[in-house]
Amino acid sequence: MTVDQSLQLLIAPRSPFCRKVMACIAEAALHNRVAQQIVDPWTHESLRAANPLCKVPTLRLANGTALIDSAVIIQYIQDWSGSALTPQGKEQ
Ligand SMILES: N[C@@H](CCC(=O)N[C@@H](CS)C(=O)NCC(=O)O)C(=O)O
Repeated sequence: MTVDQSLQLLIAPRSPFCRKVMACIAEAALHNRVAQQIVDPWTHESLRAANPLCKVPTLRLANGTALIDSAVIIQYIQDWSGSALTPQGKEQ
């Protein structure tokens, strides 16, 4: 399986915020479109370069922009995929 490397999700597998985003990516069937890179939030320089807060998850877009909060990343995935991943309209 080839994974598109243009979007990179920086993750720590034990992070509940990362697992939530990974579940949404799977639900939206975008797992081939987002490369996942495991990082140590306390030491990893590529995470620090993308997100000075050094928090995971961080989603690095193809244009270099970094999305740095799980709710923001999930909203981006939802908008991109058209999948209903969060409550909509009156469900909210
Ligand atoms: N509000 C953030 C919280 C992310 C967060 O706190 N991640 C933790 C791991 S569960 C982290 O990166 N901790 C490293 C640090 O605070 O330096 C989100 O929803 O993504």
